[in-house]
This record gives sequence, C-alpha cells and structure tokens, in this order.
Amino acid sequence: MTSLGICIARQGRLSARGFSSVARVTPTSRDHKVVVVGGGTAGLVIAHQLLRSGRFSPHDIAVIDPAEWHHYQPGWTLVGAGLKTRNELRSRLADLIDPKLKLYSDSVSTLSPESNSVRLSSGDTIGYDHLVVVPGISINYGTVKGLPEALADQNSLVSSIYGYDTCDKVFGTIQRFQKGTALFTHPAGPVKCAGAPQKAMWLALDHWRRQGLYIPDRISDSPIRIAFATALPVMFGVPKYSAKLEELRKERGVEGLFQHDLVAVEGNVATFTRPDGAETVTKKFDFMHVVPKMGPYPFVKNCPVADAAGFVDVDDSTTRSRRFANVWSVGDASSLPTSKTAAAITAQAPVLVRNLLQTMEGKEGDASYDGYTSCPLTTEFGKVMLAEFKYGGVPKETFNKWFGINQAVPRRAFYHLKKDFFPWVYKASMIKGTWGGPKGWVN
Ligand code: UQ1
Repeated sequence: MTSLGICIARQGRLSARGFSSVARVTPTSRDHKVVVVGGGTAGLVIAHQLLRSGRFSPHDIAVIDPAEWHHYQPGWTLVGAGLKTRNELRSRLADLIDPKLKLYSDSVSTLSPESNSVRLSSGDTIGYDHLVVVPGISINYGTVKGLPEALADQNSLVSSIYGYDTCDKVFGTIQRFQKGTALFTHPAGPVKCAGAPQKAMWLALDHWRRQGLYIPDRISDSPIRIAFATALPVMFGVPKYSAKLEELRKERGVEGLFQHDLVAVEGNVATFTRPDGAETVTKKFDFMHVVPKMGPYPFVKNCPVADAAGFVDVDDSTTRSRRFANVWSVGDASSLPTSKTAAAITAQAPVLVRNLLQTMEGKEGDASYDGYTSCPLTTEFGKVMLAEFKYGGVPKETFNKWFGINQAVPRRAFYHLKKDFFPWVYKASMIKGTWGGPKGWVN
C-alpha cells in the first residue's frame, strides 16, 4: 500500500465510529489502489474511466464479480416483446474487461471497511486504498409466495422480463394468451428501472390490439382485459410523465389497481396487500407479468457501509460514503435517491471518478451529481416516451434543451434510440469509459 493509501486508510478508520478496527491478518492478501465490487454497468464504466485517467499501472485497479456473463439489461424489455433475443444482449464479462484491470471471478463474502479489505468466497482477502461498491440489486423472487414455482412452470402464463432466465418466457406467453384477464404488477420498494413494469404491459397491449384480441375503445367486446396493479399511488414517480401515462391508461381502457402490492400467486389467483397492511385483496387472472421485489445483497446490507434500508449510504451529491472516506457507490446498490437505471450511471460515474481521483491527490472532490436518470419508456411498438429527470422529479430533457421537444410525447425517434442506438453505444463506448450519456462522447 502506498503512503497515500495508509493515510486514506486511517481516514477510513477514523470515520468508522462505533466499529473496532480489525487488523488484516491473511499474509497472502493482495492490495490494489482501487477495488471495484461488481462488473455490471457501474463497475465497468467506473473501472475503465479510472483506467483512462492515465494515473494507474496495470492491476492497480481490480474488479470483483463471480458472473460469467454481463447482460445489457435495458434490452430485456425488448426480449419480452419479441424484438430481441436474450443472447444477443450478453457478453462474457472477461471479454469486456481491459487486461490492465485485475479481474477476480469470485463473489464477496465480507466487506471490512474498518480494515480496508474485502474477503472473497474463496477465503482470500484483498486490500484497497479506495473501494467502489457497485454490485447492483438482488431480485428476490421468493418474496412473492408461489412465484418461483409459477415462473418455472412452462405451462403457466406467468413470466417476468426482470431476469435472464425468465425474460425468454415472456413473449411466448403473450402470443399464447387469447382471452381473459391480463395482470401486470409493480412491487412496493426499490426497483431497477421503475418504468419497465409498464413497458412490458404497453408492448403486450399493442401486440394483442394488432391481433384483434384487445379492443381498447370497446372493452366490453374485448376478449382480453388488462389491469395494472402497482404498489404506487400513481403510474410513475415523476408528475410530468405520470400525467401522460395516466392519460394513456384511461384512453386504452387499462384498469388501474393502485396501492396494490403482490404478495402471493396461487393457481389463477393473485393476492395483494393494501397500504395499511391489514386488508388483502385477491384478483383472478389468466395471464400475469410479475415484477418481483428487489433489495440489497446481504453482504452490503450486513456491512457498516449500508444505511438502514441496506443500500450503500453515500452523499447524494459526491457519491462518497457518509461513514468511510475511501468508500464510494453509485447505481442500484447505492442510496442515491433517484431512479435506478443504466442512464443514471452515465451521469453518476464521472462524478464518482473525479471525486475519487481528487481524493487520492489529497484534494476535496469538487464534482457533484444532480440526480440525472432516464427511462426510455416504450408505450407501443415503434414509440418511446423519453423520460429524463433529476432529483425531486424535475424533468431534465436533453432534446427539449437542444430542440424544444416535449419528451413526454412518445416518439419514433426515441424508439430507435432505445432499440438501436443505446445498445450499440453501450457496448461500443459506454462500458469502455468513453460515453457520457446526454453529454455525448467523453474521455
Ligand atoms: C444513455 O446514455 C444510455 O446509455 C447508453 C441509455 O441506455 C441505457 C439510456 O437509456 C439513456 C436515456 C441515455 C442518455 C443519453 C441520451 C442521449 C439522452
């Protein structure tokens, strides 16, 4: 460890109030200047942006991730609509990582920020000067009773775009479904890409409409009925876009079951809790698209870097841990109070990287994150509403700024951004550290 590292390590320990400092004992441990936990979007973008700063030697930066595959998850909505295959959206993680980064293909068992170390499942210990905690969020299928079984049953019309294993089932169920009640759910609590639960619905609706199975303006004659059961009191967390989506919901004859949180699937019956917790309601369904509850990974939740909810407790603006001066986080695993999306990483990563590099030089980080995130929301085949906003649910629309376009209006150009441009720029540039989202190409 460099002298700078020791200094930072002390800083880290000092801020670990209430926790005794534990000396690292494993003699075979390896040290890195920066350890990045997670090789998802945030991990790859940050590791490569750090590398591109030119301030690191080979293997100064390590990435830890047990996954064999890296997935372009924003594309799973399109898999659910039969527009892409899940295999074209994945790459071997090792192939995406610059050889100057050290990859540990293992999972983390314990984070020990008091001793500036990470313990791997193999038992090895890795020391760091700075730790970037970006493992993402866990999809907890088991929190809905009967859901794992229903998803695994190839004959059931229950599916979900939220996993690699399950997203492949979705379009087949949409094609097989001819008649009855279709239910689309959105859970209570944090979710990644909060627009995706209804993206799946709008695309399925459009498919059934084109087949003549869904007749929005004569619902009484329609073989298929659609309901959106959401734990939220509204269609979307940002008033501007919520108003437009509520208008579409009404126009298209979709029943809105607000403040309904799915807790069980038994046969053809879905059970929901209501906000007061006392009342449960049931609804019969013939087709269901489920979004399971999500939460932090246990090794994050059970670590002193976490807040009460289990997310890495970081400053909303600097992305630095509020408790450990050499711990950082963005993305799905972080406490940043904004919508969890890949687009958000385009704005969060450069802030984290700049502040981390400045901290390494003994300076105060001067970059600040405004909460930017985006949700390209498919409202039908060929059209996307490009929601872009910052903290407080305040719109921050790229194309409104440049061309005066109202992005709440679904457009064909935005659909091509979502379907063609973003997947391309993600792989060609973003995960290599050279794409700044609305800022265009960087580094
Ligand atoms: C973006 O940069 C990006 O990454 C490639 C996305 O895909 C996951 C997005 O959805 C969005 C909205 C952006 C932001 C970029 C522009 C040009 C609005």
